Amino acid sequence: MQLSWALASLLLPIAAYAADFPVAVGKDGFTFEPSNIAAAKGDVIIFSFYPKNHTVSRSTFDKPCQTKGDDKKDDSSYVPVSSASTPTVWTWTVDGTDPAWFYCAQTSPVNHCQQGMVFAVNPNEKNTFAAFQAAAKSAGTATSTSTAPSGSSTSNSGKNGASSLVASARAVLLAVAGTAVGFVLV
Ligand SMILES: *[C@@H]1O[C@H](CO)[C@@H](O)[C@H](O)[C@H]1NC(C)=O
Ligand SMILES: [Cu+2]
Repeated sequence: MQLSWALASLLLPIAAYAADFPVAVGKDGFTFEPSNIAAAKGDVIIFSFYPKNHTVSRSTFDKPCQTKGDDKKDDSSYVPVSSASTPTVWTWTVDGTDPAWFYCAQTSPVNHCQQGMVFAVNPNEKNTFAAFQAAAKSAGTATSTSTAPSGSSTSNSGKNGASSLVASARAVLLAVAGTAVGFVLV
């Protein structure tokens, strides 16, 4: 008892600050639960894989459904699991303070990432989990062909055109209202 206490004290500088975060992978459809966490460098994320066959793969905020691809330890690769009562565990240690973005790379028979199966460590106000997941869900149209970006930018400018029309209509209304108020005040 005393020995283990002494050992614990020795390890305290490490142990006191490293936390474990359990995350369920595919337990309830195309999900990570929880879908995002706030963690410190050195914390350990314990992924439990449920049926049938998922991955935890690191990506980037800008390309949620594409592997970051530069480090094997950032990718569980495919983890086939046959029974929910015996999930398979894979761990990832938080390697920095910047946000880290992950997705499930399974595309058969459907693309899990595009179903919203993404996970984030330390998302922030600029790069939110919601924005990351929304980008994942629309990733199919953005990355499927080289012509997609120009197509989507066309529809964006169309949207912008429409909203600036609405904005100028509003401005006119406000100006009219302003004049009316000014008139009443004078
Ligand atoms: C898991 O998924 C991968 C990719 O779709 C596939 O190649 C592999 O055969 C699957 N494993 C099992 C056991 O189904
Ligand atoms: Cu999956």
